[in-house]
Amino acid sequence: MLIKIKGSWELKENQITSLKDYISRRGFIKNAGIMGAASAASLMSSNLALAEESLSTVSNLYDGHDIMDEKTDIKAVRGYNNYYEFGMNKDNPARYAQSLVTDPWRVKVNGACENPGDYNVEDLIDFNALEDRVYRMRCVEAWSMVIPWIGVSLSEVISKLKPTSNAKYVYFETLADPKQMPGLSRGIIKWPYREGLRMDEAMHPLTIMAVGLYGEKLANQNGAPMRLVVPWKYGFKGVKSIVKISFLEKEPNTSWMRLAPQEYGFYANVNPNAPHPRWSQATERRIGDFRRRDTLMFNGYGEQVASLYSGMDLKRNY
Ligand SMILES: Nc1nc2c(c(=O)[nH]1)N[C@H]1C(S)=C(S)[C@@H](COP(=O)(O)O)O[C@H]1N2
Ligand SMILES: [Mo]
Repeated sequence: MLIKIKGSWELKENQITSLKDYISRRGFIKNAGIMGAASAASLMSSNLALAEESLSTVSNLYDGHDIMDEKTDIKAVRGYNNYYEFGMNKDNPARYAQSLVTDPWRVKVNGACENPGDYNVEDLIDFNALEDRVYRMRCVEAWSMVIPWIGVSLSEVISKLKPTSNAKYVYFETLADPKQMPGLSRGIIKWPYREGLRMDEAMHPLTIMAVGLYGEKLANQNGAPMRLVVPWKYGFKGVKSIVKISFLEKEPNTSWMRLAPQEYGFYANVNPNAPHPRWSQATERRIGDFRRRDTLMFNGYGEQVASLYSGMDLKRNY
């Protein structure tokens, strides 16, 4: 059941160099054999105001669930984003997030755990144990992508922090720095961006803390240096550029719930049978496709996660 796909896509040499370079700079690979060439050139080309129609998909792959899904074009993954701290249009994050400083990066950990404190990313993520995870991502706005992430199971991060038995939820915050994030001047959301998971959801093997995608470190617009990915939930649960992790006894009040509780719930499980008050969730537009496709319950991960919600009314607990 645990998805662990190695080498499931072709890495270009400069991408390999870029990631290895990053990992080494983060202090985990002492063997300098593969490194050398700094690969700023392979960092993303930004400013991609992409016409959706021009987006194409590349290469088939096995996604670990007996379904052949095509990975979404890397230009779309990096050019069509939701990251409201950098603006509300889909091309704003790629344009405005380039100057975000992600190294060094400190993460505050507090609440019901034995190891609270201020951590560096490399204290939390074992860069020698990164895994490839190809996941569908379904935005609540009814579009979707397939993204080859690189990261570790969130459970591995959480184990290091040793939550106590009082910890029933884990809560995350994104950086909120008006000097670096032009979107903060707009008060759509009460910043910082806040998200959370029930502890059993957080410990589920499908839930990852991502640090890269398509063989490279995360682009800033995708949530560098580390962001949450919960593939059976709507994309907004995947909080980006995390600076705070708290272990809580009570369900946290997250950003989208706070903004419109009748539209966005805490669970946010992908559910074709629970329409958003203003649109249907029955179908979705896979970026790069012409035709809409049916949205799958739990985004197609029901076999793995449905048991987390047995006995719950998922229309009420949306
Ligand atoms: N901090 C922060 N995290 C965020 C968002 C945001 O606006 N701010 N948008 C969310 C939404 S709605 C989606 S669909 C995904 C998009 O991730 P991607 O741009 O890397 O594809 O990020 C989520 N995480
Ligand atoms: Mo989203």
